[in-house]
Amino acid sequence: MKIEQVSLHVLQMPLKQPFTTSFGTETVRELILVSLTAGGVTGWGEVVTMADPLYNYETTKTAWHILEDFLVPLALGKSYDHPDDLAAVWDHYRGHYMAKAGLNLAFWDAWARAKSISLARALGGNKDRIGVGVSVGIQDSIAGTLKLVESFLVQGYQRIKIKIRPGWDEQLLRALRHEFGPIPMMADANSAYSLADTPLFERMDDLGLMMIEQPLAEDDIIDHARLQARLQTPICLDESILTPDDARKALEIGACRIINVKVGRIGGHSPMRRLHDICTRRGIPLWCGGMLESGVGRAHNIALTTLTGYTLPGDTSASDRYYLEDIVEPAARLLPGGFLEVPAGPGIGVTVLPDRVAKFTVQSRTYNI
Ligand code: OSB
Ligand code: MG
Repeated sequence: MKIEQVSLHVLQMPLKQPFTTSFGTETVRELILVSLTAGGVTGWGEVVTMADPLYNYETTKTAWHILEDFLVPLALGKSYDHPDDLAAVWDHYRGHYMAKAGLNLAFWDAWARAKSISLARALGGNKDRIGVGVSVGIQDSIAGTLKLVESFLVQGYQRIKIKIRPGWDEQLLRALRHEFGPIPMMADANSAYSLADTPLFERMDDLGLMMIEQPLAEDDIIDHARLQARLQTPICLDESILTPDDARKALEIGACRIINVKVGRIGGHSPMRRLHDICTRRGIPLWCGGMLESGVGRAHNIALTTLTGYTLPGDTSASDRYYLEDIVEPAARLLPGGFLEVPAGPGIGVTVLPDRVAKFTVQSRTYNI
């Protein structure tokens, strides 16, 4: 399929509620929407960078630069039989996985649409619905967190992930256990701790958390292996895993027992499938993480979660957990029991709404052959 056109749109989508993690607060989700036309078929992808380099080093502007000056020129005007072939041409460019993922996702969508199959099927998935959880940001008070968690449990979310940071951790998690009993619950620290906090994590072992996500530095797996050796609670890595090989190394040294997969963080569905196979061969459970995606990124997350290795509920919550107005139709809705339906239509199976895209777009550019 010959790539004929690529468009990039920077969107600023207001979040219903601010989302606070140990690295900062987001009130508006800034992202880059990618559309790619190949063989006359248009596919959609999303670059999940944030405006500031807080989750990782990429930003909206670095992604725009990498796309415009390096990746789009490699893609445009050339023919690729499979999305993996496109991903291979920028392998020699280091890092910038979120920028790479935007184009890789858009080409996967176009490729599946051209074959008239769903993206889930194109990726090798086999589920018609996926079980999901919700990620709860840092709140002003414990009482407020209890109320919020209760509302998510009432809606049916299958597990609750609590964002923690030093001073907002053990007491809160104990209060949640006390209030809600043995619900599936986990914590995500976004790298806010160090090995000096080992006694805290040892104490929290009795909370029966499903896992603790990324407690230590994002560029570290050695200390994570040390910490994991001291804990019953599984460690799940997020920020530390940027490539399929990172996953292999982390597992070989015992740095984690679970991996959070984000296609943005690792460069798209092509490397995602390799990472998936490495982990499933070792019996390591996977789940799909989130970056407060728009409906486009969410549809990609739903499709990838249909692969067999995704055995744990992910962070792909319904659209209305984030946005008053989404940019796709139908927006992802939570079904009873905490499931999202996997669209059966071609590609990502949702329609991008041009009026909504226009409403949130602050910058855009189209590249032709
Ligand atoms: O660490 O998983 C994370 C959101 C933004 C950046 C990093 C993370 C998150 C979330 C929310 O936890 C996931 C979501 O609901 O999309
Ligand atoms: Mg995380």
